[in-house]
Amino acid sequence: MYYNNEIETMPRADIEKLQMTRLKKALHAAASTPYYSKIYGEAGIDVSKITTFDHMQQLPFTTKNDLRMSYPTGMVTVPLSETVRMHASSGTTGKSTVIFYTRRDIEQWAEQVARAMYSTGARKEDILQNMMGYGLFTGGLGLHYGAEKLGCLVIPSAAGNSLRQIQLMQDFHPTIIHITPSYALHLVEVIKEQGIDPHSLGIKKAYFGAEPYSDATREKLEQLWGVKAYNCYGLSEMNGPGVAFECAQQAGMHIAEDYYIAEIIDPETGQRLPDGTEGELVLTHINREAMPIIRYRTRDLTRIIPETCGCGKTHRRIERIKGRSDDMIIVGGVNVFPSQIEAVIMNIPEVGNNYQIILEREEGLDRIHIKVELYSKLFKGDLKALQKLNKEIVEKLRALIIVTPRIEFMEPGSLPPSEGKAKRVFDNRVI
Ligand code: DLL
Repeated sequence: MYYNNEIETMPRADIEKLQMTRLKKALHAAASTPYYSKIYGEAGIDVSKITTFDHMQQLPFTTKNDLRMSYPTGMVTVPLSETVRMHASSGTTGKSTVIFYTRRDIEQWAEQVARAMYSTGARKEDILQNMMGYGLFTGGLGLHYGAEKLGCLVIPSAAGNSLRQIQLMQDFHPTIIHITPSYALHLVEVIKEQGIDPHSLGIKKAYFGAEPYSDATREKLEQLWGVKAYNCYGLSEMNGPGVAFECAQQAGMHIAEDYYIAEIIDPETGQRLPDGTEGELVLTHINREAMPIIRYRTRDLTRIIPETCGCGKTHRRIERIKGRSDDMIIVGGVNVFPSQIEAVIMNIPEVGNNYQIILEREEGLDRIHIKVELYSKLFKGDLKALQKLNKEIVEKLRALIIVTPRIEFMEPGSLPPSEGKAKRVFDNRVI
């Protein structure tokens, strides 16, 4: 039933014990690096005194900026000759952040992904078409090694080139796809345009991750593709995909708690919050030799689900990521996350598979303009019906964001498609 019974169903007290043992080791290793030895030295922190989850609160957070400051190897614990791989996050501003892995780290990561895939029901007989970018991005290789470890045949098709993806699907019959939700929304349309019924392809499961998406989008994707969808969360600083993964219950993502210590904090004050309360996820990697990162502020907003899961795993779950604290839009003084807007529009059956949120300022007032693709049948539909639909969307959104949005219906396929992480919000406001 589990890939690793002992670890996955370990009693909580034992998980916490294991976490503390690993934390001590990770802290000791971290303290030997140029970055942490300086930080801990300045703050007068003696890492040998950090022996409980509570004590951890004395440790300063690590941020993306700290990773940039210590670029490229300031947080690396071993000589580079001991490392076998690096990945880097794209970084829209400034230097990207680089992560190094030893051979053991790569093997452990593969184990982590294999285990998570197993709990979705994946087995060695499965064929995985991996449509995430290969290269410095972790999405491709991260899942690849895990799926191989499980014994699956992996089609390393990477992102993009939709017609070739479809050809591969027809020729090799993948049973699982790994893809960003935004590319999946686009690709399914291309499949239909080719006169192919997506349900006829034989795909059973989809792993969606790398960007936020709503429950409404998951449902839509499940229907369009005829699959069961599993949410996969991760970030390069913490390995990549597989940090948290849904099991067959599809009810929140189990954190690999033998690899990470998860905390939820108030993003404003940095104070730790109790399980069940929404806040920013902070992760400590306690199972990576080359680069243990301590109390990393992910900026991702979620909550820990305190109840135990029906699957019997004892590792706690996090809820679907609501957005990033730095992605929050403030329109007319109201805080909204793009995912909340997405949840409203994707719940409307007439809405197609792509949208954009454009923020503008007119005469000192914030305006929100949303371009929404409609299904082709509807787009050609009668004007009255379209006006009614437009009003319906405006009203639903106004209830959420107070400001009255302008909804513009677009022809299907007219907005730029995404092959990786979609850019949906364009803030054109001049301050
Ligand atoms: O996106 C790793 C990954 C690859 C995860 C493939 C899952 C699948 P980064 O490029 O470093 O790494 O971006 C990490 O993406 O902090 C979140 O904001 C967002 N993110 C990742 N997975 C999810 C998800 C990869 N399932 C950043 N839901 C993270 C929501 C996600 N957001």
